[in-house]
Amino acid sequence: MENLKAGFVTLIGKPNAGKSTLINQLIGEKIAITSVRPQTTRNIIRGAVTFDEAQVIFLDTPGILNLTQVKNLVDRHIIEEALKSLEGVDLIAVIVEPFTVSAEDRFILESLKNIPKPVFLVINKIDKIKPHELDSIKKEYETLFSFAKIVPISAKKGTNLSILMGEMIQRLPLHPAYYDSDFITDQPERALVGELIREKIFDLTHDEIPYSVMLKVDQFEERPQDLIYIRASIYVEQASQKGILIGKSGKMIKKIGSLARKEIERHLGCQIYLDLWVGIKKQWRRHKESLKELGY
Ligand SMILES: Nc1nc2c(ncn2[C@@H]2O[C@H](COP(=O)(O)OP(=O)(O)OP(=O)(O)O)[C@@H](O)[C@H]2O)c(=O)[nH]1
Ligand SMILES: [Mg+2]
Repeated sequence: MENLKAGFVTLIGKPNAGKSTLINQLIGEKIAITSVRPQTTRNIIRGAVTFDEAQVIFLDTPGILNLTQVKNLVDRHIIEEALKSLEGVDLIAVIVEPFTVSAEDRFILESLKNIPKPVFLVINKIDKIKPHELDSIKKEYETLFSFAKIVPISAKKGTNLSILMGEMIQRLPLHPAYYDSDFITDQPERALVGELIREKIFDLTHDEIPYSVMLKVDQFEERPQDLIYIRASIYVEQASQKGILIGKSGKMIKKIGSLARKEIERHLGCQIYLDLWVGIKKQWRRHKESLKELGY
């Protein structure tokens, strides 16, 4: 179609700002996992929305921490990749919480200074503040960066999301669609399954456990009678963590499995058989090989 606008928009921000919640809402489908804990997203995920007059492809990225303070190899690599994702896009949306500017927010804005692209400030979670508090937050950010637009939203409640979408489309170049109109995400089903299991681990376990987990979907097989057999390995770093994840008489792993199965069934629209296995991979977060195994 002539006059079509199409382009890529990166959602970037500190951990827990609400980037994944926002991409799910904008796409209208759950393609990214979310949790109350920081550093949930570990891979860049693309999701597209196609209208008659525009196609917007969003990139959900892992939360950014100040790189000068990040020691572990996997975290470093993940953050560097997220920052690199800014190079190929048409618009950058910095997602922040409606509170005073944090050190991570400053680091992100500093990283954007030399990137000649329109940058939106998306103030998320406005359901958590009183309307009059918004002004001072805006002002504080405006002194730090020259934004193309500032849009306050609540990703969770859906507030101002169509305004945000409209403002973004206005800034996109005239360009033919990049994908078919029915394309939603580049995340393969197999990877989404692994993510949904990881989400349940984030929900049910504490402290270091959620972060010590590496997930691999080993088998994804369609069986007769509309049943999918899925076998996934959950790797942790120590025997004690394996014990916690399995739980007393296998209680914890059963709970993770049962919640994950229900959610995966909802997504795939058919029955699944989920086989979970827990193993140990010592200090996988420090090894270079882990990056490859994780698909980076
Ligand atoms: N009150 C409120 N909570 C929100 C809103 N948006 C997201 N959240 C919550 O904030 C938490 C973090 O959301 P995520 O979407 O996982 O955040 P993220 O930016 O993707 O986090 P990382 O992947 O760790 O970088 C979750 O508990 C969300 O439910 C919002 O508009 N209002
Ligand atoms: Mg996320």
